[in-house]
Amino acid sequence: MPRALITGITGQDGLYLGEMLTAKGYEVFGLLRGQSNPKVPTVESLVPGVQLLEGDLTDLPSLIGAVEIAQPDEVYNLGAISFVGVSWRQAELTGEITGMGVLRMLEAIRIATGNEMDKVRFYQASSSEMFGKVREVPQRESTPFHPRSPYGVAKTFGHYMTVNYRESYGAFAVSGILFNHESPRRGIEFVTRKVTRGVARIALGVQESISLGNLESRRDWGFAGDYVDAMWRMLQQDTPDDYVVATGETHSIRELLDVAFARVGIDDWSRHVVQDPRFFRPAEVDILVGDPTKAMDKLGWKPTVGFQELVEMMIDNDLAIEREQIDRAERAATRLSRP
Ligand code: NAP
Ligand code: F7E
Repeated sequence: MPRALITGITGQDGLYLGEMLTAKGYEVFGLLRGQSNPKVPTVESLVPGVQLLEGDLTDLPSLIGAVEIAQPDEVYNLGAISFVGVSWRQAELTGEITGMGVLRMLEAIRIATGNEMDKVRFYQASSSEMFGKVREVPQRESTPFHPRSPYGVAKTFGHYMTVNYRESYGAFAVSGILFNHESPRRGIEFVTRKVTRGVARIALGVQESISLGNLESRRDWGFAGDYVDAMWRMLQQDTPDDYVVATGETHSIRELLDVAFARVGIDDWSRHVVQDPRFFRPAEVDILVGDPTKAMDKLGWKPTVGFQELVEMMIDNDLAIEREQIDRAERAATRLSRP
């Protein structure tokens, strides 16, 4: 039974990856931070049999301990402050967790394996945010980096540290340069989920409008369930390498709004969207679109969910959640109104 240790198991990708590895027969260990993490029931229900180990990417001894207990064949380093917007306001913390956390995880493996780093295969969650102010379109593995946020800079540090451990210690360490990927499990701070949740609430009469920032930026959005499969495939290769994972399509925030509102029968969304300076970024990444040819050719990977299907899946999920909340509130009101 192969053994995997996942940092960031409580996040969107960690949950999909944990689910997928469990289905493949892996023994799954997850790093859990905080003294009372509210996401434990979610992780335990989606990843049955998961073994949660206390630890934090800012705390090297806890990472060494996790590797010693889990004795993993594969480590997936997904833990990070992953919200670009917050990374300007908490730049130092982002550097510590999203950047230095990668180095600590690599060191934990090196120390726990007594310098035999090739005993453990390591996946680093690199990001298309490293391309930032893009030097070419589409972006591929050879495209130079020009990060535009503290998050992008921290990811670039983690990326090169992963390459360095591969070259210095012979580690089987790979970086997946993943473009935006979304799902019904996406955090509500990210634009896709903010829009799908907002649209669902508008359709049900709970909310009037959505406040957003820049509507012109373009992203290459795929489905998170597809992207964790690419992570796993990278660790099953004969040699470690880095791969771009993307759909090859790009859409603006406006197009996201078109598809999302159309799903609930609203064609003109202009009166439901307010632009708010608070949601603009100090430096924007205007366009991202990846070239996934290498991942397709070498990993046999391909995306299975298109942009419209993805947005509609998220809208339908948010409609169900919001309806459930309305029903619950109505049931509570009925109970209270009884004499
Ligand atoms: P996410 O939902 O924001 O999950 C982030 C995870 O990191 C959570 O489990 C969080 O734990 C954990 N974490 C935060 N601080 C930590 C710390 N100090 N020590 C240990 N764990 C910590 O992110 P995601 O969308 O699943 O993304 C997974 C990874 O891929 C991240 O590294 C992200 O930067 C990267 N990435 C994501 C995308 C994308 O589009 N989704 C694209 C490229 C790269 P808590 O639940 O306890 O907060
Ligand atoms: O922003 C614009 C915003 O926060 C997308 C992370 O998973 O993918 C993600 O980073 C775009 C930007 O994702 C709002 O300015 C407009 O242009 O959903 P996002 P992101 O910054 O692309 C990469 C690949 C990662 O690695 C990250 O971890 O949408 N936008 N108005 C807005 N964005 C947000 N969040 N909120 C708004 O109101």
